[in-house]
Amino acid sequence: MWNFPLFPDQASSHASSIDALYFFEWAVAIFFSIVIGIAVVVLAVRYRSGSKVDRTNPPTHSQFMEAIWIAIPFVIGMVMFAWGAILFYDMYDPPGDALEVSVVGKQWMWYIQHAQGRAEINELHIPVGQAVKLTMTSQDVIHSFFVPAFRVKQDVLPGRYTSLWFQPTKPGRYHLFCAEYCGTNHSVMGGWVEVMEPAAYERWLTEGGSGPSMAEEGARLFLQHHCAGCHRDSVTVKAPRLEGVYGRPVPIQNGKDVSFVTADVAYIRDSILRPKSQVVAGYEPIMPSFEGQISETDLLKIIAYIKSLSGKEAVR
Ligand code: HEC
Ligand SMILES: [Cu+2]
Repeated sequence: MWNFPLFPDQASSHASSIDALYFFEWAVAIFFSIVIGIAVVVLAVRYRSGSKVDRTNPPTHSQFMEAIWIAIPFVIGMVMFAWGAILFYDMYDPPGDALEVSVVGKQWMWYIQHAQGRAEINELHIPVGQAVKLTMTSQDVIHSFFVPAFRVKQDVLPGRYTSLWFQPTKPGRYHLFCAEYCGTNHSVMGGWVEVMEPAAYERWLTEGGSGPSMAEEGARLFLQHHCAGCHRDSVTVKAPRLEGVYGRPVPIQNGKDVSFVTADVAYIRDSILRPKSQVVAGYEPIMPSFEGQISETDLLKIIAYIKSLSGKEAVR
């Protein structure tokens, strides 16, 4: 039989609302293409050379017509804008209870690690019905995380975190792609998202023994890189304690002024790689930069550890 799917599955909570907007825009484009196409043909036939029609060229100005063809496209344009903006905000506003998963893109694979510790390559296992938030970065060039069935795509950039969230609605296996040309093997940089029943997911997480969680591995790295030497144990060095810092506004020395930034993952990342760029008010800029010394995957673990110190991260 015919198997010629023009459209991917609708497998996330974003999918149907994005498709609705897409089809609306499509319908508008088709409607006006048809109207204009018909007008072109009719006028071309009617005014073809030699045909007997009125060619006196009377005055054609009509303010009413002008107002109409300004107003209608304006309204349609604003509907698309508002509709799109609402969806956009929704797509970039993950729910607070989202399951956190770390993603590192590299030529040419996706390295994925769950907060509980289990890591996988080119596969992402997630439970159905649960919102999932990805924190993503790249170890080399720009990649892009694209799951057509979820209607989500987000660039993955070296040197910073981007994020993406979705809530899968149907168990199954869905294609995952890299959607940004990233070198020779770009076309094979992909894999599968496996949406499982929650119980099956729980089993999958602990398969092959329960190793350390990301936060636990981060705690080990925190000692290994001598962060603890200043941030926990020191009596000679004055460094801020990191308990509770995640998600809180931090006072930053800004010349003579103090400004506040929220300690999110991007801030913590910068604090570790470029400590001099944002110095916490009341402290000396003595923290060394760890740029180039900690891999992206280890950095995500250290950040998971610092988050866990705030008791915000659900480390199960
Ligand atoms: C030599 C001592 C020293 C070492 C080693 C050190 N830090 Fe720091 N760190 C500081 C000081 C001092 C500050 C506050 C001044 C600033 O922001 O640079 C700071 C700030 C921070 C902040 C921002 C804290 C806040 O309250 O906003 C984070 C996060 C951080 N460090 C993480 C780390 C991590 C992770 C490591 C290990 C990879 C590390 N530090 C190693 C001294 C140190
Ligand atoms: Cu890629």
